[in-house]
Amino acid sequence: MIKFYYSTAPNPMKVALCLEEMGLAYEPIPVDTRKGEQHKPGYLAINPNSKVPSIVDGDVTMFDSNAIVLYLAEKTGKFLPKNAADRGPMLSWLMFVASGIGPFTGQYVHFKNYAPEKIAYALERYEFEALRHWGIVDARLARNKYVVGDTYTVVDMALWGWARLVPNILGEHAAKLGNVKRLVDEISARPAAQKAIGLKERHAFKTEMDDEAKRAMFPGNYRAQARGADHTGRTT
Ligand SMILES: N[C@@H](CCC(=O)N[C@@H](CS)C(=O)NCC(=O)O)C(=O)O
Repeated sequence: MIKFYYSTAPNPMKVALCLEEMGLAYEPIPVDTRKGEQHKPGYLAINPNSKVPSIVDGDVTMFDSNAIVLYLAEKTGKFLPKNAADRGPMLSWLMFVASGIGPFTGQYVHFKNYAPEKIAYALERYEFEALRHWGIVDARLARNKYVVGDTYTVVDMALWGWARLVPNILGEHAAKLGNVKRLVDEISARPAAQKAIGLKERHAFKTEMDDEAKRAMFPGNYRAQARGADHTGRTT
């Protein structure tokens, strides 16, 4: 039984989808990041990056969602590309999701919704980069049914974690991403996705983004404060 440390945020949800799609037995263990549970010593021993998701599969302990989805695909032999020639592109697109889609979308959400002050430069940069990354995926999906080609792979699952939130995150810009929407609608209708989405009924996570949550999730802001600087790092 795989132990799955999770919340309902985008990165854990892609792993939830994989576990469900692959029919793997797993125990979902909530880590409430708004309560700071990601920083508890017991959890840090599993994920030194103090984020979700993580898994413990027997003697294998793993963190970082995209590494986990690839591990699960290789463990089961499922949802990998059918053609050997597609392995390279699969790795490229998976890393593109890991290093581009996730971080730029995440930073855009941060500067738009959570930064203590609206910084025009940061908003411009991350909106531009988030849209640029999603535009690349949308163009890819205009040519291919799925991200790697004509078969549903773990790359689509990794993308789904973030893609299902595109309308909330990108607002009116989401209308330009019709191919992303087509893929999300298809995946979200799958029984495995419905089960992954249903995980939120199993455990109650804190919803308030109060001071406790901000201290847990944005500790850098408080480090500056502690040394007498403002949140930009400037001392006056
Ligand atoms: N690269 C990591 C990023 C994980 C990550 O940022 N997880 C978020 C949820 S989507 C989290 O744990 N946030 C809580 C925090 O930052 O304290 C991965 O893909 O697993």
